[in-house]
Amino acid sequence: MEVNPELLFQGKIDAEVKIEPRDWMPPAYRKTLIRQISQHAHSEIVGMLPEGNWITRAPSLRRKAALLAKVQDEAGHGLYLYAACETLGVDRETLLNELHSGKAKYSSIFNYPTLTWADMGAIGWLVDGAAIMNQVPLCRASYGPYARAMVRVCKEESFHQRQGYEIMMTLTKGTEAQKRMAQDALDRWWWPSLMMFGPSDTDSPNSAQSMKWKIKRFSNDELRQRFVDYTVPQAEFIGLRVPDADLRWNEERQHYDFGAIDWEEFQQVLSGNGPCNRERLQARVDAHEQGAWVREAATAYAQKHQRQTV
Ligand code: FAQ
Repeated sequence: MEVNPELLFQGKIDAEVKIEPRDWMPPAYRKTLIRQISQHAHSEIVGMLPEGNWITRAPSLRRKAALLAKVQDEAGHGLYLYAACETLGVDRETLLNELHSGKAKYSSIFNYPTLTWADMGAIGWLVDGAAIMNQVPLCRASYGPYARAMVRVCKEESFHQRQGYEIMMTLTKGTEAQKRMAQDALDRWWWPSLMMFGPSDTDSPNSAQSMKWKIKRFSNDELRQRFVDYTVPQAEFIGLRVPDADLRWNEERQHYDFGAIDWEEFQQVLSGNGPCNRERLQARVDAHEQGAWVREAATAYAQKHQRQTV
């Protein structure tokens, strides 16, 4: 009797057996993974830009060293993720072309400007904080190479989150001007951070299937709620006010209720009309073109080395 491969596959998923690159998988599972992992990889490397902007302006050597290390970590995350994506049979050049031509998405959050030093604090605290909330469950994603890449990424993101929160804490203990700077950064980054989790569950076309395949373990709204519950007390602890008039603790639900997200703004950013979309994409294309000689040199070296060892 012939066994349906789709049923066998779902059976492995249900039994928490990891799917590896050479295993059979439904074409739609492969396609979903390529989409999510490549969008994730693109987010990591585009995500280097807003913070890279502040490396030369960090207020001390210690801050500069930490920020530099963080931005380099993001490049490393991009590398692990592109490598994980390549195991699905797509090459890196194709993926990068999709990013540079504007065809591929990357996280909406990186289309906002970094106006002051406090934004380095807010990004580490909120953006990396949201990233961890979303990515810790991805360490258990059903696709082995993605799950394993996430383990290391999450360890580094937690250092990033702490360095960001520590910047905010230092600013809130500083002068009045520094406190205002920290509050202003929270005011600008709060709502875009909530949007990072994606559309609400009723408008998320991919969630149901991705959860069945155990790529995603929690829905977008579940993770967003967790992030709010986790982050609001952190804001209170350092004397900052979350910019949401509807935010309040709901004793019955044991969660914070929060105000409506501006989904129109989210859609605008996704369709290329955010405050920095064009600038970010141009910076990526320029960096890629200026790095062509490095790729050529590395390829030539690899070929020479291969000839010598044959
Ligand atoms: N921005 O049906 P869903 C970081 C797209 S962390 C842009 O809900 P899904 C670390 C979505 O892709 C940031 N697009 O989709 C860092 C889909 O597109 P489609 C990156 C978004 O996939 C920190 C469509 O909308 N993290 O980089 C966004 O089930 C600091 C419909 O949505 C990840 O990528 C958005 N915010 O759930 C770096 C984590 N939200 O179908 C530097 C992995 C949704 O048109 C500095 N990804 N879309 O192709 C995921 O967990 C999921 O892909 C979600 C979306 C949760 C983002």
